[in-house]
Parts: sequence; C-alpha cells; structure tokens
Amino acid sequence: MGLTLAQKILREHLVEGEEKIGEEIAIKMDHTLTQDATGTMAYLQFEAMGLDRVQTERSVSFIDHNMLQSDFKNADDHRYLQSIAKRYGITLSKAGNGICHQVFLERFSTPGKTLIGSDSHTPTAGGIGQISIGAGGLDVAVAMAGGPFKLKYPKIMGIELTGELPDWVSGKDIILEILRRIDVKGGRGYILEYFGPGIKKLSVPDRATVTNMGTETGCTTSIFPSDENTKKFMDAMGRGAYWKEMKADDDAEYDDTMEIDLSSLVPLAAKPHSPGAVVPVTELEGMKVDQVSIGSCTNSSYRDLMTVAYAVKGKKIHEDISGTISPGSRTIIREMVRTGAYGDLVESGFRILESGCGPCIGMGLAPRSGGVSVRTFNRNFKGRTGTMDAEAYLVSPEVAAAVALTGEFSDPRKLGKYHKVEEPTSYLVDDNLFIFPLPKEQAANVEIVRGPNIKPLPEFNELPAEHNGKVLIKVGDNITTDHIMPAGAKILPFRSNIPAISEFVFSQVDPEFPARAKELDGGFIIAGENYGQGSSREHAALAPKYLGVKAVIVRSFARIHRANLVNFGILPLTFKDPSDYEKVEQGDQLHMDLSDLSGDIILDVNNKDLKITLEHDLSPREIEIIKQGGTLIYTKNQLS
Ligand code: MIC
Ligand code: SF4
Repeated sequence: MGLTLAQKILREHLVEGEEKIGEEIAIKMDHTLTQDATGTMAYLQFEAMGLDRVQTERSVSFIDHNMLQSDFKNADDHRYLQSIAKRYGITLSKAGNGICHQVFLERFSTPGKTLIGSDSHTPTAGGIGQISIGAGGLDVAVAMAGGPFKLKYPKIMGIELTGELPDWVSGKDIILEILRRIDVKGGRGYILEYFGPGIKKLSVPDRATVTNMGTETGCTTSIFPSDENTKKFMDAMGRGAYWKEMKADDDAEYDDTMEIDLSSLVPLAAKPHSPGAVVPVTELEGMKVDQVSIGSCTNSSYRDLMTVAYAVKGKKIHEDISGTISPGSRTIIREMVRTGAYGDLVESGFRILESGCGPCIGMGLAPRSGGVSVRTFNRNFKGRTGTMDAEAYLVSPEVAAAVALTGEFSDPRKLGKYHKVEEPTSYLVDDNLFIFPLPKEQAANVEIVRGPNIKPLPEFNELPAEHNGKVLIKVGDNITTDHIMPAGAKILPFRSNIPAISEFVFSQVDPEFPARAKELDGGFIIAGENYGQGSSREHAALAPKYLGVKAVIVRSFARIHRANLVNFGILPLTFKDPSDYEKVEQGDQLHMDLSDLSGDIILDVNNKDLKITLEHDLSPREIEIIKQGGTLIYTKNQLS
C-alpha cells in the first residue's frame, strides 16, 4: 500500500515507535521556531538543560507578539532573546521583522522537512509541504537540545479539493468551510492532508492560510503537496534551491476523506465566540461593524493585502470603521511599496500597524465596548480582542475589504470586478532584521542579558503517593487556553515571570481562582469536552501548577494542552463514564491514590461518599515524567 505525504515525511523522521494509529512515536525535528511570548520560557528551559548550542539544522526565535513596549518588561525580554540567540546558534527575527509563521514560510520552510514551534499555528509551513507541529515551549526546548518529539501516530484525513475558487472567495473560505463541517474538535487525532485537482490553482499563501487555521479544528497539523506553485513561491523568495517535489503515492490510503468542490464555496464568516460557528456572509448582511482588522499569521500575505488594496483603491473606507492593517513581513511591505499598493491602503484610510501579531492577541487596538470587530484572524474567543463584551467575526480579506468600505457586513461579490492577485516572480526580500547565528567559538563568549522581569523557573517536586484537595473550579466544554491563561497587553509582559502571571489564571472566568487555589493549597480542575483548545501557551499549565493544581479531570482534552499538563507534572485524567462529570462540583473534597498509575484511577469524592472511575492515556514514558515532576527534570535525568 502506498503512503500519504504526511506518512512519508513521518517515516523519514521516525526515531522510535510503531507507525500504528494512536501509538506513541518519536520523530526527529529538523527545524524549530519560537516566538517571544512562549520563547522566553522555552529558552530558560533550554538553558537549564546545560547544552552549548542548539542541535537542529535551524532554530529561529521570533519577536512578534509582545511588541507594545509600555514599560521595560517586553524590551527586556527582547534583549534576553537576542543574547540567547547569539549565544546558542539561533537565528533571531527582531521585532518588526514580521509574524513568525509568515516569515518562516517565506524564508525558511522547506518541503519534506520537520518543524516544531512553540505556537499553535506552526502548521502554516504545511502550505509548503513541511510537517510542522505546534507544541509547548518545553517540547521545543527538548527538540533544540536534539531530542525527538513524541506524539501519537495520527490518522490521516485526506481532503480532496476539486473545482476552482470563484471570484471573491479565497483560502480562508476553504478552512472556514472545513470548520463549518467538523467544528473545533473534529480534527483531533488527525493530520489534514490536501490533494486533488483543485490544489493546482491555489498559491502557497492561500494554502498556508488553510494549514494555519487548520489548527482550529484541533488537528495535529495540516499539509499540502509541494508542486510547481510551491517552486514558484520559493523561487520568488530566492529559495528555489531548497524546493523538491513532494506528494502522496497514487495508491495512498487515507483513514478518512472529505471532498470540497471549490467552485461551490461562498464567502463565509465565523461568528462569536468560536472559529467553528461558521455561516455564509449573506446571513449577516446589513449588520453594523465598528472595526475591521486585517493581518495575523492567517491572512497577512502579499496576496491577502494586495487583494484588499485592489478592492479599496481610489475609495475611502467607511467613516465609522476603525480599519487596521498588520503586514505579515517586511518583505511584503517592501513588495507593496514597490507596486504602489501600500499607498492605496494608506489613502483609503486604513491605520497601518507594524508587522506583528498586534490586535490578534489583544496587543492594543481593543474594539469599543459592545463593538463589532471583523477580523481576518483565526480566533474569536470571548475577550481575546481585549474588550470582554465585543463581538468578533472571522472572515477572508475579501470580506474584510467589503465590510471596511460599507461599514456593515456585506457580500464582497457585490464589489464588482475581482482582481485576482498573481504571486510576484521575484519578491523584494528584506532580511535586514534577522541576526544570523555566530560561529561556535565566538558564540561561546556571548553574555546572556536578563532584565528584572525574568524570574527563574519554579521547581517542582516528585509525584506524591496520593492527591488530596478540593475542586477549585468546574467549567464547561471547549474551554480555551485564553480562558485559562488570558493574553493581551496587560498580561503578556509577565510571560517570563510565573509568580506574577499566575495571578491571572482564569481571571476572565473567575477572578477569585488564584487566591482560592493558594488558600486551599492547590486542588483540582473539572471540565467538559476539548479542555485547553487553542494556543500552545504552556503558561496555561505552568501557572496552574504554580498555584498547586494537581490534576485536571475532564471529558476530553485538546492535544497541545494535554501535553503541556504532562510536561509540568499535572495529571490529565478523563471520566470513564462521561456522565460522572455531572456528579462533581466546585468545593467537593477529592482523594486519589497514585501508587499504581498503570490503569484506571479511583476518585473518592469524600464529602459525597462517592467513587468515580477515571482513566488516562498516558504512555509509560509520560507516567515516568509525571512521577519525576515534569519533563525538565526528566530530560535532565536522561541527559546525565
Ligand atoms: C495565539 O494565537 O493564541 C498565540 C498567542 O499565538 C499562542 C501562543 C501564545 O500564547 O503565546 C498560540 O497560538 O500558540
Ligand atoms: Fe500571532 Fe495571532 Fe498568529 Fe497567534 S494567531 S501567532 S497571536 S498572529
């Protein structure tokens, strides 16, 4: 039997384990990527491993999230990251160079290679035929130290694209259509692999939009074949030498398939507060909008911004719209300045922001109270805009342009002639804000610069023989890491300071949580389905751990968050009988015996005289990690 593309790349990188669905495998990671909001922690962990230099083919550290320098904290972190990069052989992408995933796609991503990144949208590089997986910072630190990445051998969902996208419909509508069909949990356990005649007409940026936002389905990653279009894009970036053709065997068998006729797609939008709440834009027509934000790692490519520029050329955006543009990279800015399209965006009345995540992660630009924000981004979780009662919708650049012009939800197909953007044959590449690795001898003398906001890593103990404590909080389904550990301009600067950031755990859900957790000397979290969906931020595990959280008991987990819990020694447990979720309440007194973790665990709800069976899918290695107090201690023990 032939192999799918993902299976081929996994096989080439397989270090350990059997290629059987659900079995733990270990794969070698060729590249790593970090961003500043997760990177400081990842590098503190890498430093703690005591190596002299990264062991990968290339590791890149991006500064793109924590860009608002409202005091010393973010600037200190930037300096720390710069010195770490120089010291350990890492490529640094300085603040202003662009959004990690867009820049990685343009400058480093390579068909057939593997990439692990401390950001959940790392799969963007799947648009070029690279297996690229989002993970917690600690997993990335281990990969930088040369350790393989462990994951469950995934199922492959083959997504066959046929037909051709109509005018005013683009890559974003493909992934929104997939989210409409399978929602925010439907991709769990899968790699989404694209094939079929429809991909021929899709440019790399359109493909990367699809693989980027595939993350919102909960999948392990997404991948497109590498073909002539990939070559064109890489040639235009001056990287043609790294191109090779990559595709599935003709007789490859997928574990599941889905077909999408591109010709039948219409402009779509995800409604508040979930990327899976997708409807045709025509259903929303006429609704007044306050803000239109264009950018993010999903839709900030040359294609995306040019599409907007063509649509608004010679026109003014509506006076009630606050319109923002965040370009994905300096290369895109240079190219758009060259074509004059940058001027068209300025003239139309958009506010041009710097190249970075910006409003996507609530780094400024919060909408007005009760405002409606239309964004080309990938997430619209409640509160993520920075305004708790704002309503955020996710759309394509085409829809965003139509909304910006009319001030209300409107169908872009009514704008008239569509100017389909062709990829440039040669980009005006701008590498000025990279700092490339120093030779080993020079690197050894670089001094690491640490500001007062960078606090040492907390240390954790071995697993005790039993866990006792109260249920600290009970939450429902689809709790995101933005609920557990919110981001935004106020909280993000504390990413390198665990004691300080832990004061914000669950702050938008239950502001008393940190105080209660401390007072009760830790305890348990109870939750429903898909707990921890969304980002890769390990702070959503690390900060609860710091507050004494011992186990998280749920109906089901999202992949990255589950792995992060293990990394920090928190037991990820599920109800054997999902209806038992109903029986446990906040304040209940729990006990569990941990002397044998090889099978089910019995939970005593002491105050109700109730016994509940819990299960887990921990591998023997993960059990060992939890017993030793987390991956950092485990890895150190392994290395010695
Ligand atoms: C996000 O989009 O939520 C982030 C911010 O990029 C996160 C990483 C983080 O929290 O730093 C992600 O997607 O992993
Ligand atoms: Fe940045 Fe937003 Fe992309 Fe996360 S989703 S990496 S915050 S642009």
